[in-house]
Amino acid sequence: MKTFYNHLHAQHQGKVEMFRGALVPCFEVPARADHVLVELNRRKLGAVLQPHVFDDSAITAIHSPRYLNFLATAWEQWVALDPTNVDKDILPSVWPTRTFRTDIEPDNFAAKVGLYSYDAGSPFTAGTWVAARAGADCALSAAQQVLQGERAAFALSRPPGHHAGMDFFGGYCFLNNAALAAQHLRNSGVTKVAVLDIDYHHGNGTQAIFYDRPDVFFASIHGDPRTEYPFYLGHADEKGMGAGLGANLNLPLPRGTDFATWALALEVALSAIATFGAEAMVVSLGIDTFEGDPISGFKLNSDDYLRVGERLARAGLPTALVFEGGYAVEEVGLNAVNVLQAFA
Ligand code: Q9C
Ligand code: ZN
Repeated sequence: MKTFYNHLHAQHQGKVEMFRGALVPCFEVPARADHVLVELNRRKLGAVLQPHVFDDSAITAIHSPRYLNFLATAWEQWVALDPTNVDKDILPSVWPTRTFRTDIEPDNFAAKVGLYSYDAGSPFTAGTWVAARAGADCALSAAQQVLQGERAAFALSRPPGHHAGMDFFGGYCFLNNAALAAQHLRNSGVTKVAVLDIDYHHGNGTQAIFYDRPDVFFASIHGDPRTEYPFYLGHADEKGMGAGLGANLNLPLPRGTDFATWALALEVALSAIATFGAEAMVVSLGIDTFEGDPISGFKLNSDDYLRVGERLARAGLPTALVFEGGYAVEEVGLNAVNVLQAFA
């Protein structure tokens, strides 16, 4: 299996995130991708290639022009406020909630940051835009491999993507890599695409992007949003709307769920994807279901990821796998590559 990787991911290096009233060191760090890369090379899993640089039209197919303009210019706006800002990350502190207007982009920079985000845990840094853009190219390149007839390909991209919506960032995500890959498959002639999200956290961005569409099926297995991030989406009764009704499947599970129970949910998700008639699949491959993950609550162990890879392969679909969460940094390489090796 080929992997697409760009060293520019390391340009996104947040310092701190807001957690329980304090600024704590970021969990989503460049070393995560480095560990996966080392393990891929150690096990000789396949070529690690530079992504193709896709035209902006591949990005505007999912994200709004004003949001992309914000991402591309946010850092220079931030530094223009005060030259000493170069030493600090951008963290949102104010948001438009119910009853506020979101149609007018404010001139005030903090207000703009809030308009385009939904949490205070996702710092925007000097290199966030170039890293996210390069990561999106990795996901699009993995989809392109699948279009060219490869059975599967892996995008080793960060920052992750599945929490990012059409016009907002959050949950460490800025561009929705899995949605971009799925849309690229659609635009290239694949009639029905499934996105299977197995990150610990519900893929609220991906769900929202495809919620009213019948051509992209979204299935997600995740911690119950009543207790787990992102809290405000991911319930079992969210089944899609309009033409997309029936093309959304959420399988929330309680904190503490082990592999035996999790694997039953995977059967349900893959059976729904087969019934939908997907011709290709994008997997949001979060590794934060691991028992040792510092911010998550499932109990998968390292060997379980071999079973996950085998089962995903048995779905029999051309598959683009896109790296998402996974914060047990020392083990993330072993666990992610277990999925990929067992798939291959
Ligand atoms: N102190 C992904 O896995 N906040 N995002 C957790 C921890 C947000 C996770 C708080 C977690 C986002 C891609
Ligand atoms: Zn996650």
